[in-house]
Amino acid sequence: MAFETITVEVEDHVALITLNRPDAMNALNDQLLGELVTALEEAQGNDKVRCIVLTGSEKAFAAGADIKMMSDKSFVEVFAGDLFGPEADAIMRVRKPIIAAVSGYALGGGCELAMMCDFIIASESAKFGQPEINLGVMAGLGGSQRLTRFIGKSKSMDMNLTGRFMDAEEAERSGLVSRVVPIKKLREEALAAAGKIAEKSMVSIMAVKEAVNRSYETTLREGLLFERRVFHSLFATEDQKEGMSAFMEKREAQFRDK
Ligand code: CO8
Repeated sequence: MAFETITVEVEDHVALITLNRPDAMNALNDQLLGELVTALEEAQGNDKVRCIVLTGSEKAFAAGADIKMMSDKSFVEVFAGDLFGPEADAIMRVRKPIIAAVSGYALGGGCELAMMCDFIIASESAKFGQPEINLGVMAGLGGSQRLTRFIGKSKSMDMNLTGRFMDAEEAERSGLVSRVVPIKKLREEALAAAGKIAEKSMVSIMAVKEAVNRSYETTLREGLLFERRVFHSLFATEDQKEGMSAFMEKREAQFRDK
């Protein structure tokens, strides 16, 4: 499908989705989010894709939801129309891993979109923030919920109440991002991480994603039981036999997603 606000490249089992609204710092509007959901659903359904990288430009991953699009909307329009709700739910339904590769601004809905991904690799220039309070509103796609679980109450309150930006070094220290890399290496590093993931069994990949995400949704006791049962269930796969045999035979495993 032809897209206008994103680009999609598939190579070596990785789909690279690039947000592409350069005139608006990749602000999220209906068209961009609609195209993003379509591209993610296509990647989910494409057997050649085993991992997804979502990125923006050097200047901006995304500077938030499109303020110009939202400014005149009424309460009824955003509430009854469930502004951005279906798109957020669709992104969370993707079962293949999504790595956010963030350079420049990841603000408001942009920071929230990065947090919907499975992990974030940031360039040294990345700036994260929930500045919605400056617009007379507040975070609406996870900035008060996911961010709080990721970096803790004190820092989350600070970000959400003051609207200040967090640089890459602080974001890594706070646990928001998994690693920080030089700006020129961001794509390469994110694609390399995705390539590493793509080598594993898709059954294990999806099980890991479900189990880690479950840890945010449930008690520790329930989460540990879920993890143990999923671990047990992986012994029903051929890939478990292959992975363990390959270790003992001192060779690379050849997973077949079975
Ligand atoms: N929406 C629309 N346009 C934007 C946005 C945005 N979020 N961000 C930047 N732009 C546009 C600017 O208007 C400008 O366009 P133009 O030249 O036509 O005026 C262009 O991008 C370049 O921006 P600047 O000239 O401002 O560039 P600077 O380098 O000076 O500043 C900043 C860059 C710091 C990123 C600045 O543009 C900025 O502060 N942007 C707004 C950041 C923000 O407030 N984001 C939060 C938006 S609200 C939100 O995300 C809510 C999400 C939750 C939705 C919940 C639904 C349930």
